[in-house]
Amino acid sequence: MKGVLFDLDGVITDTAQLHFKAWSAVAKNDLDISLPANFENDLKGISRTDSINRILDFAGKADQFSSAEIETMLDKKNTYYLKEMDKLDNNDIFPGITNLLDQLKQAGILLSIASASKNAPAVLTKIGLIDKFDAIADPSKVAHGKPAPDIFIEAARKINLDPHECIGLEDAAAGVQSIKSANAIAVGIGNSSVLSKADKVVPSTDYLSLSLLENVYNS
Ligand code: B16
Ligand code: MG
Repeated sequence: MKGVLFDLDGVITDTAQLHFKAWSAVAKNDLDISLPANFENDLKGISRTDSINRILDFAGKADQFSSAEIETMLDKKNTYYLKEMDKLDNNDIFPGITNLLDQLKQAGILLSIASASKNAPAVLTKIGLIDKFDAIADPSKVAHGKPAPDIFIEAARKINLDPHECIGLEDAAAGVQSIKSANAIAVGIGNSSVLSKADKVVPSTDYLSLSLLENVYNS
């Protein structure tokens, strides 16, 4: 194992609830609907554009808006999100993550971010982890979002590794699919029935360690 490729939302910190708050505001103000609470899960790990398409489908309004109107909704969503995101600090880092990053760094393993979020650098800055990573893949530079492999391939490329030399960490089924399609080893964090395609699933981030990742990689 020469590198670890990290998803952000759901692996390093919980921004899903902030994304969902922002989408709920757009849904209420612009579409006059309420998003049910379980919709938060449907939006995890997928891009901003894919998210609005799912919401428009749910609202039964898929063909009612021009691309300029959709763009305006996306901008509003991001403005709401940034306002919420500004409240994050290092208390919002998931348990065990800072320790894991330090263990990996000490072992000479390269660390790269494979998040669908264009706001990943800003989030990492807010929680004080930006300097711990060797690279951040830019989701606007890849053709296809998760579950396509592109963002994990790009995250590995940015640390000059082939994906098969890396472990990918994900909390979403679409993300696990993305890691496997990129030909890296997948460790899922969360529910093993949802993440059944992962090579190993742990219930939460505090189970992660250098030795666990090395064991999974070498098994
Ligand atoms: P942005 P991840 C994903 O992050 C979120 O889970 C998803 O809800 C969001 O729509 C996506 O980033 C895009 O985020 O609007 O900030 O560009 O799980 O891939 O780290
Ligand atoms: Mg995620």
